[in-house]
Amino acid sequence: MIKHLICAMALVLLAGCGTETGTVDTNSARINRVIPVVQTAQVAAGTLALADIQSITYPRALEAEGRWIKTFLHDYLDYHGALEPDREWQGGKAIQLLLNPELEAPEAYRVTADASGVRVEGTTGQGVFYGLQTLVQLLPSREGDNCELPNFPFCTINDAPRFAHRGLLLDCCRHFMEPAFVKRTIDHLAFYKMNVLHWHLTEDQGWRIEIKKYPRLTKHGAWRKGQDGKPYGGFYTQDQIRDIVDYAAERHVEIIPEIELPGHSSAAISSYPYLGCTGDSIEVVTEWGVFPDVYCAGNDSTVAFLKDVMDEVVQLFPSKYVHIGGDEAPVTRWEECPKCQKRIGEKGLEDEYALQGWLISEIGHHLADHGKTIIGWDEILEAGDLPETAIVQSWRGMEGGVEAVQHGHPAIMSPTSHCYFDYPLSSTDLPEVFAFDPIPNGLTASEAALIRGGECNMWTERAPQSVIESKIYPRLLGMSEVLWRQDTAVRNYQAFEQAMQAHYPMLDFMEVEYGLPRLPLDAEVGLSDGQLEVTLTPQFPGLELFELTPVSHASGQGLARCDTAHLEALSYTLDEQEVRSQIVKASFRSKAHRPHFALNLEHHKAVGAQLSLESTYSASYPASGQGALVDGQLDPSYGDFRSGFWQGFQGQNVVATLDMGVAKEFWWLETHFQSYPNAWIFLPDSVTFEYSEDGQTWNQLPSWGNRRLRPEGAWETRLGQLDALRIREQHQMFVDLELTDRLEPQYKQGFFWTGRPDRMLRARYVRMTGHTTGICPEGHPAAGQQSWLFCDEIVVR
Ligand code: TNX
Repeated sequence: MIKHLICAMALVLLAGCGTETGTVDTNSARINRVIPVVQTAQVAAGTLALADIQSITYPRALEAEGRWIKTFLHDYLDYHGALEPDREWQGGKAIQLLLNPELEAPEAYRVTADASGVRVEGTTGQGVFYGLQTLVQLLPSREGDNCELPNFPFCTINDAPRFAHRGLLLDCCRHFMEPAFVKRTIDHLAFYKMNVLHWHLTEDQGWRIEIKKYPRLTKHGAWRKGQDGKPYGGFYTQDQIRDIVDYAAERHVEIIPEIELPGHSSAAISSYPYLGCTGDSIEVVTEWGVFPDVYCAGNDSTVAFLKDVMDEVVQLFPSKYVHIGGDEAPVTRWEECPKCQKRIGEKGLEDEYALQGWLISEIGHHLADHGKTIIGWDEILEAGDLPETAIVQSWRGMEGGVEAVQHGHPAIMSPTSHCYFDYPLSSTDLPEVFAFDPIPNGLTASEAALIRGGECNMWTERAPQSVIESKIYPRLLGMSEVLWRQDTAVRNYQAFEQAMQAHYPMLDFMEVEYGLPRLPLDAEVGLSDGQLEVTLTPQFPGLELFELTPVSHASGQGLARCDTAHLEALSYTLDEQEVRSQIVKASFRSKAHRPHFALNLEHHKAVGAQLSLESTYSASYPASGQGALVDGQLDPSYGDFRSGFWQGFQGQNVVATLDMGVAKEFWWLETHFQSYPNAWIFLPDSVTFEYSEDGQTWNQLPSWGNRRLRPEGAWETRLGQLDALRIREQHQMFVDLELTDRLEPQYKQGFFWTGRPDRMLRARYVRMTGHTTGICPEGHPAAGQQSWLFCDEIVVR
């Protein structure tokens, strides 16, 4: 990675040189774009040319840091041929690395550059290392700086982080990541002063860490049946793990392993069936979700297994912490298991949740004997009997973290609202990440002090290695700002976005396959003078947009190219009965990006009708709000419930009555519901349509559901040829469909009443009722809990 970055810097230098560089203003501008923003900087006029720096000096304790910067500059200058590689510099102007205990905070640093040289000071090697990251970010940028030679702006920078824990969770289980990829990610974390890699190593879909005492965990448990029927997976040997841990340590990144218990453990149980309650052999799971087979907490040999595993884990990871998971662990098996019930009785535990508490505490104490502290997901709070030192990682909102600190436990914040990089940009974009504050309002100072920091979570159900970077970056840069900066009032998003412009070229040369910072377009769709008016507005600089017209695209033509300056071309109106589906491909900084922006609009007869809902949609899934079911916008994808087109209702029927204002003729009614049982989303048991001319007398119509609206070929049976073509093409445009291995048991289904176009009915009012199936059924991981209905649009044709 270093080499590429240096190339980036070097190329910079080929740009023309103006006379205005090295002023206080241009120097300030260079300092302002360091990410994360530095705490304080004094700036003077002038620059120190790298060519004038003859040596790098460092005490023995800073050898690793000395080597890091020396390699960096060696490669940098090597590119120019100005200095020879490995040449020993002596005397004259220097970059001095110094330990300075006066800086106090363990990660604090000071960088000073003036005519006499550069000094990088820190209380620890880590502080000095961060000073060096700042220093290299101060080099001229390829884009924007009028500088021909590499130099440092005269300045004194004092900096220290706000939070001690600045992490990224990398899930190497849903998809295995090559060791080289993990190392590369560590480089990027360090570059942005992140200091924790939370390495998720065990899961239902694969066990990734070699455990010598239990070879089947990796021989068998690391492999699931791939889409092509062949084994799919991989694992890290203990040697590889040690190597990665050392590599990270040199870059001041601490690796915290996560060994999940008691849930998400199907791969282990598949390897050794005695670890589960039933003893039955199960497969390494090939779907995403939450699964009932968890470690048997009543079985002594399961507990012994977990302790044995931990004994090897603690040898591999020098971190003080081991993450034990604790999330999403259904207790259905435990309820039926005589051994678990016996344990509950013997230990005088209240219920199965307390049994989970007992198991966690058992393993927690075992780890404590090895000098380790446990971290667990916020569910561990529900289990009671938590070791005092246990750290809680809050993911289902901030509440778990708040409760933890109120009980004196340290907390790490990673709420789904801001920190889930597996979520699409439509739910978590860079501004959203940037707006995150790990310390919620209302805490006392001592409670707030227990919040160690935060993590962004890169779960990989929908992100194999090839797409991961497009999910992590540039959102990681926003997270690094949030977790490093001292004062949330220091910067606004505009300033950050401006700083980002200097970082895209750096990321380019590190060959980071970053994605988009946010959705490229904002679509406003509304009724005006009887027409459906659509306005598309580009959201950030550096975009080029190409419209794909599906039908002509099929013949290999028809790319209408619009750059950001010509986006008015993307404003249009639809007359009643007009349909338009639109896919816009975004290219950002000359690289094509996914996902494509897609709209599926139909100006059907109910668009804009007055809608009254007898049900209450969830504030988390409002789609476009009150009128969402008649807004003319249909989900263009196969049915991702988070796409922003779906209104979600929990534990109730959906009853929607619409008033079109005047009586209209119709022969076709249609609505769509989702099925995604793993996410508690079920199809309605039935859908009924009613219609009325006066709102008093109602007539009921039967409806029927078509087959699954999935790309597997069911389309043509129900939809016209053109629709089928359109929809299939849209599918091909979608990142999630194209790039994941489609383990998603998720689809949308249409429900219809169709009459005959030559025998129209008349109605001013139409009512759609989707009857909920009620609670999640027996055998479901959430059995007994209220299920969800997700609905998109009531179409009147
Ligand atoms: C919830 S976050 C999970 C993970 C999934 C993730 C997908 C957490 C503790 N559990 O197992 O991968 O959602 O977003």
